[in-house]
Amino acid sequence: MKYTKTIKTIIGVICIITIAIALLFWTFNKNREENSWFAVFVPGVVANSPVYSMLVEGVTQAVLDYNENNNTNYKLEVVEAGTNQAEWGAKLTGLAAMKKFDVIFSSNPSIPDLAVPITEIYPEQKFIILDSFYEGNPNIATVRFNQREQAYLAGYAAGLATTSKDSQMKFSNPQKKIALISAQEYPVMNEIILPGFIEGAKAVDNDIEVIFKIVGNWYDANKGAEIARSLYNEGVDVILPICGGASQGVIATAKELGFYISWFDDNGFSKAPGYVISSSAMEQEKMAYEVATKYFEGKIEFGTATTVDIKDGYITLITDDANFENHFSESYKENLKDEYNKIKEGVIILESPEV
Ligand code: RBF
Repeated sequence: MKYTKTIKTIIGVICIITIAIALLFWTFNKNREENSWFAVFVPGVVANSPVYSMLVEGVTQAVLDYNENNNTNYKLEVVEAGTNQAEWGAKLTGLAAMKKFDVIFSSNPSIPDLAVPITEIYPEQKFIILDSFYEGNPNIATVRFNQREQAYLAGYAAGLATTSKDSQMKFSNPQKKIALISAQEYPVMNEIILPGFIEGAKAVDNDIEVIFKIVGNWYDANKGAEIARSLYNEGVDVILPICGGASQGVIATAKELGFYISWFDDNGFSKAPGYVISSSAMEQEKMAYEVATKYFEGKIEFGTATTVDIKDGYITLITDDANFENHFSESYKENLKDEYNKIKEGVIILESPEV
């Protein structure tokens, strides 16, 4: 009798403790949920900038999935800073000053320099910045892609196309001239992407001439078209456009005049089937999803800079698209895939330089 009573008391106490813990946990979580806001700061506009649309999509999906799986209610705000770069610093400071966002996600190599002074004024503000490299600030984590590999592949594809004598490569002319049109000059462009593009082209044929042109902004499609037209008139038959909205003008001109496009950052084959010869991509969406999820799980190591590459699966050459498979010569496709595999397997090593 006495024994049963004791057991009942113990069960009762356990029940009360369990309920109390559950209540405490619920209140704590509720608090966390209501206060947890995240921001994606887009330095430019999302439209026509693959790096930015991938950033927004990756973080958005991570928030949706995490909320669904963990019964949380994290909220996300996407802020487009616009094309006037002189305003970015003030806009980013404004976001931090709101003290609303646990972490601000962003992307491009110029953002760490804007974020560092902000962390001194707002030491609570955390930043996760993709497509950039910065170490040693306890509030900032960065991830950089090996863009020497990415640009090398874009250059190799362009090199194969410009030197091709195959009748199936119908826009290839006898001259060995290719071009890169960039929106602006910046250290990663000048010291990694352009040299990587040249390196890839020269690996096909050392006599290939590479022309470099600047648009002056990330949006002017007319200017992009004008530059592309003059390059075509000079004998260029392959162009790599890295110029946001201005790339639309380059693509339209390729279709009008008949030259090839070597595409960068995401899968661009559908933009101009038969004209886009390659898509050398960075898996920014996957990375954005992963870093956001890691942040929610408390697993981001702030103060660190990570570099990812082909071997890690974050730089990919897209070869399973029908618009790649159906439009170009077998020798072109096989040569390009072979080169990609050589980098993957470590036969060709292309380390990313420090910038
Ligand atoms: N890439 C874009 O696609 N759109 C942009 O608006 C854009 N703005 C940039 C602004 C600055 C100051 C810098 C340094 C880079 C910018 N990029 C932009 C380039 C992007 O970070 C990346 O280098 C290229 O997309 C090639 O992967």
